[in-house]
Amino acid sequence: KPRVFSGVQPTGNLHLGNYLGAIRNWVKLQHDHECIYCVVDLHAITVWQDPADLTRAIREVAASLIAAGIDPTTSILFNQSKVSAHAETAWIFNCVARMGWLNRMTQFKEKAGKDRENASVGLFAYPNLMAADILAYKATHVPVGEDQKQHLELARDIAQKFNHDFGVEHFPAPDPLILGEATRVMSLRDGTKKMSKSDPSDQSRINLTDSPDDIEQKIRRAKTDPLPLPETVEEVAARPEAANLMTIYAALADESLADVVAAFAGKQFSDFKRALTERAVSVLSPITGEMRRLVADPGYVDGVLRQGGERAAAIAAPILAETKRIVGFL
Ligand code: AQP
Repeated sequence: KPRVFSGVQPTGNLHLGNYLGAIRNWVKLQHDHECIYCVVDLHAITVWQDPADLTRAIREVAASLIAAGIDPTTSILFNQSKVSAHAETAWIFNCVARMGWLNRMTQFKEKAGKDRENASVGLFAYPNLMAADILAYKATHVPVGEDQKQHLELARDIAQKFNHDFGVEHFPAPDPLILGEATRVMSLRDGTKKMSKSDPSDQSRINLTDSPDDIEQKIRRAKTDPLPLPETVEEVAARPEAANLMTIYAALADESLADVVAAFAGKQFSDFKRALTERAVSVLSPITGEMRRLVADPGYVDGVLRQGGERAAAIAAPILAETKRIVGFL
């Protein structure tokens, strides 16, 4: 079976973008792939995290993943800091990747903002750690949202440069799996900005912990233009807010965007938003309920992460030993 690796940061509640762009695909891949899914706490601390909040977020994100359908008896689910191969491989990759490569990463530019001198070194080197996450297991398939495409290309470059520098065929070049209709879910307040955990406005996103009332209210207030719904797929492309809501609908309903356009062409947004709310609540409510049940029993979640960490470490250990041998460590 092809080996899959993917991760999610415990930096807050998971949102609809994480779910439709990544996690839902993780669930589907479990049947015919060997899946390793990671709550990437080492990545989270590239920006300041309050320690108690971080601990809680690791448990909650793990619980959300299980609630969303990750089966920890088949897939491996753990938090990154449990397996030291990530950090060890990342250091080697810090010495393989070039400053120029990292200087081109758009996510660093967005997250560091204007005050780049004050960003952590970890935030800059983040893509090297992400390459290490994947290659520490020689994973070949990486299901992510569109925003991670550039980092995946960097992981391929690192694998190729490592192999070339040492004259080996050690690391496979991993492929991104960018699947489904909603590979880039946008903010509900601004159709040109991606939906994100770190957006200061909670109205900009639908969290997996939101109640049906929250969901209804956020969709009702979501920004739209004053026109009725678009009548063609071409028209959708020119109207970012309509495009975002219709794409979300298509993904939730497992329909194509063209089908959604056909069903709602020329209708009013108020009608469409009611239908969208119904879809969102019916997909998300069962996940929210199950997640609440799981976080009430942290012993269970902690046990899953501990066992997952042991299984992950067993796969990573021989690969890391070989990596070190190739580099020449005695
Ligand atoms: N808006 C999105 N649409 C589609 N996919 C998305 N992903 C994130 N946002 C969207 C995908 O979710 C996975 C996990 O993301 P992450 O939490 O590790 O990192 P992120 O991309 O940094 O997510 P956020 O929400 O934007 O967090 P902050 O605000 O903390 O940076 C990834 O596969 C990602 O593609």
